[in-house]
Amino acid sequence: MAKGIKEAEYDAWLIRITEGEQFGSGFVNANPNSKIPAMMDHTHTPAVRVFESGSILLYLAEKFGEFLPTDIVARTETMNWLFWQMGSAPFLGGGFGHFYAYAPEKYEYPINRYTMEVKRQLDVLDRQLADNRYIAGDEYTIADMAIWPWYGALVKNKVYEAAEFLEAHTYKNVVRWADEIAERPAVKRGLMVNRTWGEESRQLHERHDASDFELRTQDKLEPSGEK
Ligand SMILES: N[C@@H](CCC(=O)N[C@@H](CS)C(=O)NCC(=O)O)C(=O)O
Repeated sequence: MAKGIKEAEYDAWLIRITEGEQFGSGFVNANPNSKIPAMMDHTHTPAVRVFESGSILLYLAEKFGEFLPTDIVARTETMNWLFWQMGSAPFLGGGFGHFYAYAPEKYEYPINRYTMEVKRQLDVLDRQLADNRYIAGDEYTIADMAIWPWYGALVKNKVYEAAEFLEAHTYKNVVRWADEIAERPAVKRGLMVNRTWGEESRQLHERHDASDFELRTQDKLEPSGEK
């Protein structure tokens, strides 16, 4: 939408995974794997369902011709890193995050194992970003969009409070890249969508119109309004 593409207007519905809403029959029609995010494209009849964040990013990039280079070399490098994220992030979230932050006890072996793996992944990203402004080269692509919300958040201490433990500051190219992307206006707006925690002025529980960013954040709704 920051690109001014009218056809990219969308409705974002909130699925509260802590309350099990991903297992409801309506959501399972969109994603049989019961994980967020999932999308329905109603411009097709019948509507097209799209699940897995990588598939959603690729679908939108191809539909609107944005954020995915057309040149075979640059496109392949973008896809390399998009698939890298899909294979790597589960070790970060399901592995490291689970045992470092959420498991009921601090088990030394899995914490060590996943810490080693996440530090290795951060080093891979750091070396890639030493020679490249963005993950796949000079252009901001769907690979950055996939990787930043997890690895950018990790080094900026926005998930798991693990930045110091992981010595995140030593991955200085990752930090530089994370900071640059955080300044993008569309990224700032995107972070508000379906957010139910933190500052109320940054929470837009549901998004149905571009004006919602100005008019319907939690601080602007009546207390009796949307919860
Ligand atoms: N590979 C999936 C991962 C999706 C995923 O793990 N989503 C989590 C939230 S980050 C979820 O929906 N968890 C709910 C559950 O496991 O019940 C993707 O990239 O879309």
